[in-house]
Amino acid sequence: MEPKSKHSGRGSGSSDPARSGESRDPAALLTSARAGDRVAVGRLLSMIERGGEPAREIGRLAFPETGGDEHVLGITGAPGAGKSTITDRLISSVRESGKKVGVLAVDPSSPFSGGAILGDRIRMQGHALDDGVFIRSMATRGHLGGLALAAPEAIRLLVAVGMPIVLVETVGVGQVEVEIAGEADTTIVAVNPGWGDAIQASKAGLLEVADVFVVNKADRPGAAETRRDLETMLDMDGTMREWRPPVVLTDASSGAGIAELWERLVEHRDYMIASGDLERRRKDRILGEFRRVLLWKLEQKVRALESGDTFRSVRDRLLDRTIDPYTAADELLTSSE
Ligand SMILES: Nc1nc2c(ncn2[C@@H]2O[C@H](COP(=O)(O)OP(=O)(O)OP(=O)(O)O)[C@@H](O)[C@H]2O)c(=O)[nH]1
Ligand SMILES: [Mg+2]
Repeated sequence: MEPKSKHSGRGSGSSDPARSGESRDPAALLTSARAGDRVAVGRLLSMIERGGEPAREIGRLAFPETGGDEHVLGITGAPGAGKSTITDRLISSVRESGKKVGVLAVDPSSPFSGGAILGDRIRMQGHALDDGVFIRSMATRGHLGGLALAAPEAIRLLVAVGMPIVLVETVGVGQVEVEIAGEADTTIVAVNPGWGDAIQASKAGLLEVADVFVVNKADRPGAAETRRDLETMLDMDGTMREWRPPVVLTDASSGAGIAELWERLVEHRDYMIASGDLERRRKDRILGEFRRVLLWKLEQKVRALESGDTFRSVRDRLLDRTIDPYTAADELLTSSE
């Protein structure tokens, strides 16, 4: 810790603006982050979470540096399935391959962000001193477009500052979580042994997004049955898939099965490149994101219209039943510029 300058009030007035310690300039922060300054990476992610013009500027700078040979892996599954424990093990696998790795724990239902969520921090603390690992949790706070808009930007930032592998853990199996997990080049779905877990995953729409299944806690009874359930569901799946998602049994607590899981993940990536699916999936993803951004911007426009004079007049006539809802909407939309 540096001693505080006696002139510095509330964090302003740094004597060395190039250092991430004080800078809020996206370009300067990116330069520091690329040079390995973790405080800068954290600050950039906070700015992305908050949204607004600084976030847009970061996005503009980071975007052209993505879409190369990075590998984005998503992991999803029911609460407590062992996603963080698996992620922790996968971090080790990545580090053995010599690459840097960024980890995002995304929790749409949590107001907490910044450092890792407590459980994740405990489970991933073995990597706390490794400069090749950056772990961060993200919550809904701030970004008006929600995590579905902020998460892809955060992933791209990590890639742009030199992390070719990004692991994204989403908590829970709601719509947004599945959507975010599906945003990856390779999506891992984690289930546990036990009656019905595979069926729950299927109901949540996870069968469609899974590239690799993990039956974690395979040290418990029923793992083989759950694998069989998943295989049966894959057999029944009508869609013709060239890549049939493998089902890997793991005990993330001990690390058993993790080496095989990593092999399957690398295989999936190789398959994606060779088949052209990676290119296609990335294009779809960007266009999907573009559409979400458009919808979000249109929603903002509607909000702005709702506070104008025309809205009041249209609303009054609507409530009088002078005009119907569709005419009211048309009038409002054509009235503005
Ligand atoms: N027996 C056993 N326990 C495990 C295994 N993997 C994880 N656990 C335990 O299961 C609990 C939940 O693990 P987490 O990794 O936090 O699960 P998670 O899916 O990230 O949980 P949330 O993020 O809260 O949804 C912890 O107590 C782990 O120690 C495993 O393979 N076998
Ligand atoms: Mg977790």
